[in-house]
Amino acid sequence: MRVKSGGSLTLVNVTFNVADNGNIIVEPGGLMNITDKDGDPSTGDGCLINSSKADFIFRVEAEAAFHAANSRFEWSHDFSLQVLSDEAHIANSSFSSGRIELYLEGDGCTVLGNVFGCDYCSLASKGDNKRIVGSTIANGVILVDGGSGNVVEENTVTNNEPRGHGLIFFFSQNTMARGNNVSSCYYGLMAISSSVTVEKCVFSDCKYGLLAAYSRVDAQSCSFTNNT
Ligand SMILES: [Ca+2]
Repeated sequence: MRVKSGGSLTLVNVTFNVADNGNIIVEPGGLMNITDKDGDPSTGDGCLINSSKADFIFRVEAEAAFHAANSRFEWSHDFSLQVLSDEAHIANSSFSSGRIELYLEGDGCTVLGNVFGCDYCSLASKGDNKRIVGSTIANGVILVDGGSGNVVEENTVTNNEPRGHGLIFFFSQNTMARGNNVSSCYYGLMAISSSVTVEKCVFSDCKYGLLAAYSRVDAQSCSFTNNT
C-alpha cells in the first residue's frame, strides 16, 4: 500500500492484513491516519495492522504525515516502523512482534501512552524536540541519538539484565528525562557526550543505575534502589 503526495488515507476500525509481498509506504506529501471510532483506547474498536511477512517495511517518509491512535500493530517477525517525518503522532497503541524498532527521525513528533510487548523493543529517536511519554516497554530500550530538546517522560522500562539498558542518551543536548521508572536493566540510564536533566525518576534492580560519560547530568528528586 502506498499513499502518494496529495493523498490522504484514514483507517477507522479496519483490519489490514499485509500480504506476502506488501509494504506500507507513506510518501512525501501524503497523510495516513490510523484510528478508532470513539477516541477511547479501551474499547477495542481501533485498527489492527498485521503481517506475517518476514521483511515487512512500514515507512513514513520525510514530508509525509502520520497519525496513529488507539490501534494495534502486530507482526510475527522482527519489524521496523520507520518514521522519517516531522509530522508524526503515535498514541495509545500497542506493538507486538518478535523484535521491533520504532525509529523516529523527524523533529517534534510525539509518542504517547503506547505499549511495547515484544521480545525486544528499541525506540530510537534522532532529531530535535520529540516527546516520548507514557510508554510501557518490556524488554527494550529508549535511545535518544543526537538532537536537542527531546523529552522522555513517565515511561516504564523493564529489561532482563544484562541484556539491555533502559534509557540511552547519545550526543543529545538539552534533554529532559522526567518521571520514568526503569528497572532490571544493565545501565538504567546511560549518557554519552550529552546534557540531560533527570528528574523524579526511579532506577531499581539495575546493574548500574546511571552512567555519565563526557556528559553533564543533573539528577533531581530521583530514587536509586537495589542497583548492584
Ligand atoms: Ca476506541
